Amino acid sequence: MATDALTIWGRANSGNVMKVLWLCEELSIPFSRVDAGGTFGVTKEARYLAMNPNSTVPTIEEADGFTLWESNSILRYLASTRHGGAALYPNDPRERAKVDQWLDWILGVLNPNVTLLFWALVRLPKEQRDEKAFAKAHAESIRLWHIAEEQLEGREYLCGAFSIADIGIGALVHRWHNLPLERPDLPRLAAYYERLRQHPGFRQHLDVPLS
Ligand SMILES: N[C@@H](CCC(=O)N[C@@H](CS)C(=O)NCC(=O)O)C(=O)O
Repeated sequence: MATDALTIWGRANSGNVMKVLWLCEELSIPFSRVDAGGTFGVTKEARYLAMNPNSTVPTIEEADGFTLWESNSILRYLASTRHGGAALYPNDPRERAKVDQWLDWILGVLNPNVTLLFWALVRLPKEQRDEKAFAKAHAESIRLWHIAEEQLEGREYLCGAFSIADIGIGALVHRWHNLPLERPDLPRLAAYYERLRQHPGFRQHLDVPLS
């Protein structure tokens, strides 16, 4: 069992786990990670379900027994409780609201489309691909990445300064640029991807072959 103050439950190739790992590197938060989900199982065990009834990863567990699921809620919580977090999740209500806006858009709007493409091209056998759903998700992803491209005009990061919104979108940016897909030329998004790749936490946890 984990000995560090913070335990992260979840397999390292989950995009939603990756973002939590990246934030921990960014804020130098000590943690232990326990493999769970996918082929590791664990998430249907009673102990895990008591922490996270969704049977999904990630879940975090503090030394005092506090637990939390939903990856973006975990980003907000860690940035709010750990030293240095305010730089990535501003206290000013309007600045914070913009970060929240992008985090919600990433998880609720962008993620379902890019994840459908990722599963179809990386995780599922070709014969299981729903071509109609695939084409729709591809077209929708292109529309959504154009929104990110517009947002990046004159900004190095989604909200200007580097924030947990960038940590939330990082795995999707990486997948989008590495999936065998037709992609429109989006130069600001491509430059943004290279900028994210300069972060040690991104290099360590996200910049890996798709699996
Ligand atoms: N909205 C949730 C989604 C959690 C989720 O669906 N996680 C996936 C991995 S990215 C999962 O647990 N899949 C089942 C598994 O790995 O066993 C979050 O952001 O944490």
